[in-house]
Amino acid sequence: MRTAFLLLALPVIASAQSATEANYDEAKVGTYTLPALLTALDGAVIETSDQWLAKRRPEVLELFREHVYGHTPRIEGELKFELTGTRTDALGGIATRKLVHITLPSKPAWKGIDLMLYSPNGKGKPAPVFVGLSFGGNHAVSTEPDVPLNPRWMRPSKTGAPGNKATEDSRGSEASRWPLATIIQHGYAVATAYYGDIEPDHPDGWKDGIRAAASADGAATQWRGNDWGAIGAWAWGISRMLDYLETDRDIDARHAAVIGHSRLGKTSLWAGVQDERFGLVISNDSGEGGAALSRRYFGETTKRITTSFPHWFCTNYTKYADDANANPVDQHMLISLIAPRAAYIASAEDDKWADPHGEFLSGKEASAVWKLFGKTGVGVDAWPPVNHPVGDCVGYHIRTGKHDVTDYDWEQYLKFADRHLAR
Ligand code: GTR
Repeated sequence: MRTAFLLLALPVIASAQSATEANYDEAKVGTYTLPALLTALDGAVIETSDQWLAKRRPEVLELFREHVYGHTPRIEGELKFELTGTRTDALGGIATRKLVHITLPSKPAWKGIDLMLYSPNGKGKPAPVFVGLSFGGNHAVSTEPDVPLNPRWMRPSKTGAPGNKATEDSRGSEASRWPLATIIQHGYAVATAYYGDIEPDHPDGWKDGIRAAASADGAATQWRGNDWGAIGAWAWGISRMLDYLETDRDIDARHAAVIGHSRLGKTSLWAGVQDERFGLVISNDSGEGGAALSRRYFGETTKRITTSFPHWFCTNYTKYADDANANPVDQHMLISLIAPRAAYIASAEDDKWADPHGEFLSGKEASAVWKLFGKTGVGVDAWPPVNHPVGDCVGYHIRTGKHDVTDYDWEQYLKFADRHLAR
């Protein structure tokens, strides 16, 4: 069975999904057929959770490795964790803040991750934790003046980072996306790090990140079509953060959520799909190559994303730039790989580039896999109105406003985490 969507009677523009220009008209989305989620490559129909786990999930995961994000290599060597700073009176006394330098001594070319952890004081038990990367570094997430400025390469568009270097002007520039005190008061810890610690976000960034450091040919590596890209590297880094958290007695690492916004929402999905230690996977406005269906011609297209950001995905993914319909997977299948754990997909009304409707449809289509486990996914058929969160094991909302992470988003994530991580 293939799921067909017939959205209009107009003639379909041939391979509209290949356009570099974005469509914002629902009437021009066109027709598309999603790859069947519950039919295995050999044609077998998947009817039980056991069949899903034994047969279909591994093959879908492999398809994403082969065609979208690349294979994450097994990197030999033990991680080293160095505590570089502790404050027990952080955030006015409600939290303990630790800074931990994570390195891989077997790969000295990689400079490592500076993880920043805030955990609630006075709870008397290890805290469940939200784990996620930031665009601007720990000093941008926190407003606390003693958090060191990240010394690495920053994107030119970053606030307070002229000449690709962070300055004091960037302190707290991302704080509105990380309401640390609210999260702490809710009983959760927050672990974060700068994504550029793992790999700088530009086409040659891999040469200064873990991908070159872990490759035998270093910065001279010729990547094969299914080798990992930057999203794969960032996702790998998130798992290494969780490796540290498993050793920290303040943290209940068996109750961990991974969260990310936009390109880092694509990353949180890929991290959470591969690393089943995450009980909750949150995608905030992740759009194309994240939660949004690629076959829908709306907002950013595969062509556009692989042209603007060739380093994010494996190079095989560019094969689908001119025809998203030829891709053996679509993004509902990525969401389905989170089952039976909890997933949350958030959209924003003014973030049309990310195709909010396509993000919802992914969650809705993926819900068939939760059903195999006797669970309910989004639990609704119709795209909900703005500011009306829905969902059981797959949470979804579209809120008013732009492409961002807001207090409203966090309010929903905390409620959802209370239901799913605490269980
Ligand atoms: C955009 C990109 C999106 C999204 C966003 C972001 O330019 O087209 O896919 O990832 O960047 O990460 O801010």
